[in-house]
Amino acid sequence: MTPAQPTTDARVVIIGAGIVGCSLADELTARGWTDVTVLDQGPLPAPGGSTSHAPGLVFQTSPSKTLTAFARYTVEKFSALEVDGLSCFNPVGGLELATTPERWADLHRKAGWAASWGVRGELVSPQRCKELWPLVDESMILGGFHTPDDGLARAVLAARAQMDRAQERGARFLDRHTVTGIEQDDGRVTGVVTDRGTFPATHVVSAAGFWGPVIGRMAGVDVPLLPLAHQYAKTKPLPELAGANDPRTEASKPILRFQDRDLYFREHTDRIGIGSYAHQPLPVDPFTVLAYDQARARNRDMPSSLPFTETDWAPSWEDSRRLMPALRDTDIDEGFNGVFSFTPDGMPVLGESGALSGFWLAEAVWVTHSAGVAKAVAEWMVDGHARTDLHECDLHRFEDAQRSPAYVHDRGAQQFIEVYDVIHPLQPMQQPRPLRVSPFHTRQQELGAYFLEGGGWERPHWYEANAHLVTDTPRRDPWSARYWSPLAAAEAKATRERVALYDMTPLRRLEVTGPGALAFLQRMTTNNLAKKPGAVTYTLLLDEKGGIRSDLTVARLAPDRFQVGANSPADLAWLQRHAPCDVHLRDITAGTCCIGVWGPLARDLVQPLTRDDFSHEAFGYFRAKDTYLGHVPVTAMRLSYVGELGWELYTTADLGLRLWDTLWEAGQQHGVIAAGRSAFNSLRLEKGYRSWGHDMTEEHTPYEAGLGFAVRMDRGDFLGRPALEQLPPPTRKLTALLLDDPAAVVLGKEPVLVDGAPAGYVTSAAYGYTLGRCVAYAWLPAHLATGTGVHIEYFGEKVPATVADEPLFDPKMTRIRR
Ligand code: FAD
Ligand code: THG
Repeated sequence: MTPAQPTTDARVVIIGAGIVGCSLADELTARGWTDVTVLDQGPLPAPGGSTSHAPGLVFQTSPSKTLTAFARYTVEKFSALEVDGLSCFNPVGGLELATTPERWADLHRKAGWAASWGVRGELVSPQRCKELWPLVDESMILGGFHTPDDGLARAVLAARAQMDRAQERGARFLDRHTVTGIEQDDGRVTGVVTDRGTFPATHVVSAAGFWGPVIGRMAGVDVPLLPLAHQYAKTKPLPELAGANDPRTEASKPILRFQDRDLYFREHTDRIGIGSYAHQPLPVDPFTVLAYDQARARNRDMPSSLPFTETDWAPSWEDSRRLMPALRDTDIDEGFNGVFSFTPDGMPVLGESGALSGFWLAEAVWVTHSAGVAKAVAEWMVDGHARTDLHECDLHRFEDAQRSPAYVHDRGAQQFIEVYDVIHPLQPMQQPRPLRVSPFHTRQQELGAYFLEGGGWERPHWYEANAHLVTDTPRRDPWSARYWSPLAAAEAKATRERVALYDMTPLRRLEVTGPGALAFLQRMTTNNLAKKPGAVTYTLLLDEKGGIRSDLTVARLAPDRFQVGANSPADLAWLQRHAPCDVHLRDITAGTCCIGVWGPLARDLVQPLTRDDFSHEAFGYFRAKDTYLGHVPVTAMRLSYVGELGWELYTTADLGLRLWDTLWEAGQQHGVIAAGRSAFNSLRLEKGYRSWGHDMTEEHTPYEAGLGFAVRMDRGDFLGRPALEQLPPPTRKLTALLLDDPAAVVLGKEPVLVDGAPAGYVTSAAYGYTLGRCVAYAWLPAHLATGTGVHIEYFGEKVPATVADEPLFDPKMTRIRR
């Protein structure tokens, strides 16, 4: 291979030569960043982290499109890597078994994700499962999901192959170097200290696996992951497998999952390897894990390999023998408790720290996703952005309250327990709750709120107090009936007909102040914000390639003071990273609160509470005003994510309860109700308002997403503008679909079939109670005309839907602008 030309002065130090560090060194050097040093405390090529003993199962399909894309790249890359004539990937395929009706239904859902994200897969009969894995007891099985392109990564080999390639391009790999400190100067990383000297660096990447929190502490950066031990064992040789496999390739049968009992299996020539998540969570403190003892460099002495605990294993061994009766005649030959990382939401932790420039994390990554992650991080470092949507992996996605060691412990342990569970998209974790509550929490409880959790917040989804408004109870399939109530329909109806209070406190609020505030926000976003104080503007944050990083509302409250309605905590980090010194940024969410008062009677409710004129003429749409409602100072903004007349009313947290009570009391004569997120989501989809992170992400441009109206090319430069100018006409489009059958429902992430073949996927969906149909938004080819019939695959069933003109509800805006 010809060495890549250096393209930069970047001097990179990667901490950790596991699969992630090696893969990243390869991807960086391939992009011309050749001054790369990889340090590891252990001996190469198997320095003793999780990679050194990972059995390497690669199941590509995940509910996350991003993780699936990472896995697909890993398969593609490892398939093309060879060491001594042996490929780093063995494409034996994958097979997931269902032994319960619930799992069998879930495999149908999984087949949908596979189709949505482009992984080949097929639901198969018990007989076919038996053909693929003759040792399984067919009578236990209801069906399987067979994915022919899944298989086994040879993790140590793949690490070595990528290391060799990186070295040929100039990278250095130094083993037996223990990192003990991170040097920094003026908020920027400058070097890495080891027991054998200091290495100057412009960029440092922690790819230290489950030791991430230890390296993080050296840098003053939280790394929210919990190391947990997970059991893996190998049986003695089985006569049934004698001669079945070439010892070099080790396996020929698909990697196998028996998720109903938290188990997975693979072949090791004539033995079977079994992994179990069935045991109690076994957390490990990364600060106490011993360094690699080089004198005893055998597998079980690796620091990430702890002694096998027989009692934890016993039930899994029983379950394994039930599934594979041949195992009853044999025993376990060797086993260990291997340590790897779990995060609060099960996703990797990637990106550059906002607190310490040049300090990057590439942590909590499975072998499965390693090459894809490395490619994305390399793109991010070299080009400033990745080509894959990374918002689910961004280290800044966590709220402050989600980074405490206690939170990371509770959630990480729960992730371990749930790793193979059938999880509903709305299902919240149970611990630690409640964590964040709005000032109205007690009132919500009194009204019988049903709470789900998001971003640490308790968020009412509907209120039992509205039971008397329920007129009918539509039939729903058991899956879509979970975390759903007919109360949502009643609340949506009351919002369209009268008026409702919505708790908008979890909506992220940033305050941007200072003499440079306007110029800064103009440079960062797409719309024109140079308007008189009192204006509110809907605008977009783009990255350099024109992808949508977020959508915002920006209220100019004073010449030098703006309030920004944002999405993820990553928005603040992104703005802070770009802010000049004459701009001050602050997240004011926690100290403030917000109530949305929406519905045709909203003005009748609010007007009597204030001396200011709330008429349409005096207080127009997308305007903001500071006023008093009764005793409460509020900032009122006239906009509505549910598409009805009304205001978002903001005040400080101390006055929140008083604001709620004031509105509640004034609303009694108008039949006011409290309404929850379930109705909210239905109403916003009827109105066609996008939800960032679901409907569009960094992978999409404003024009594809139907948000071109928020881009003003006729004013000066802004971040992402040059890229927008170069864009070819869109070939895909965020498309509104209406389900044909008024009783049908889909939930999101399902594949959409055009002429019978997968052509896109649903982003978000909800029943439109006003329309009497389920609304689904989907990414589809741009050429589909209104009225085109398509199918959405829901649990294997082909549900007919039709491409619709949007917005589906009130296109003339008569309800909102009056
Ligand atoms: P590691 O491989 O742990 O590498 C981190 C490196 O950092 C280590 O080599 C360590 O020595 C070094 N380091 C740490 N601190 C320092 C320091 N202070 N100074 C210098 N160096 C330091 N994943 C799958 O996709 N499929 C599977 O089937 C699978 N099965 C698994 C089974 C078991 C039993 C276990 C334990 C894990 C399994 N995993 C699997 C998970 C997978 O192994 C890990 O997620 C992955 O290997 C992590 O790679 P990494 O490069 O991030 O970390
Ligand atoms: N309220 C406030 N800020 C927010 C949201 C919000 N920021 C994040 C997120 N939600 C932004 N999403 C939207 C989406 C649509 C609209 C407002 C916020 C909206 N759009 C109108 C339309 O498309 O017709 C008006 C657009 C315009 O006039 O430019 O209202 O809920 N504070």
